Amino acid sequence: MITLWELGGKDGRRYSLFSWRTRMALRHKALEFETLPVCMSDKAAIAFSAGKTVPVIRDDQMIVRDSWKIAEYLEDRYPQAPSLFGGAIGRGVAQTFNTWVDRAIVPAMLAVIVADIHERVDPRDDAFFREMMEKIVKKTLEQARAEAADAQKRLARALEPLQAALKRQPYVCGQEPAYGDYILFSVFQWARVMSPQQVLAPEDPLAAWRERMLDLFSGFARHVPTA
Ligand SMILES: N[C@@H](CCC(=O)N[C@@H](CS)C(=O)NCC(=O)O)C(=O)O
Repeated sequence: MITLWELGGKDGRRYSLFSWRTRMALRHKALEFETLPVCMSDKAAIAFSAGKTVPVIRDDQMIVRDSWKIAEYLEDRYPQAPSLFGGAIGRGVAQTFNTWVDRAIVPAMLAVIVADIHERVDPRDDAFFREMMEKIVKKTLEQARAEAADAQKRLARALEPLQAALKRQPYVCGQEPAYGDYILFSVFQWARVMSPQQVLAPEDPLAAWRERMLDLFSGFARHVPTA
């Protein structure tokens, strides 16, 4: 049994976007796992990992932190299970996509939902989250909320290439979902769990793709506490 440490929010919400990549990768590999929620401010809870962020997994004696490293670990440790990358070239492309999503899409989504996330973090993380996020977005959470509509327009522009791609094929990875899909899906699941805002219009090809992702693994990501 693998153990996954991830962020716990109010009312049982599991909102760490990077941990959602790991959750989906574990299901893709059909691996059993249990999850342990931690507070963002409680660095002692994950000190054993020698890092300050989640996700962290323990698989037997092995401790791995960082969602990308975890994906690589799972692919190499469980080669008989369905592949996350589809080979060396796929792994390389997935790593490039991971970097692009983290640098282009995550900040664009954060600007839209940061104040909503704050309302739903564990109350013990209230001040920690505010201080950290106000430094990252370079404004107060109240300003971020007031400017959310503009941020939403910037997000829509950043998503345009993905809309075009998902008109041509059902998944980021082609005909079947794999790790590239989980990278992108994590950002929308983060929003779904923590924000009541509609970040995708119903006619957006990304909205239909998100529904397909929510259906995977018997609705694994669909049936969780959301905003
Ligand atoms: N590159 C890392 C990023 C991990 C990360 O930033 N995790 C967030 C939660 S989604 C976190 O633990 N933040 C706490 C902090 O930065 O203090 C990964 O892919 O795992």
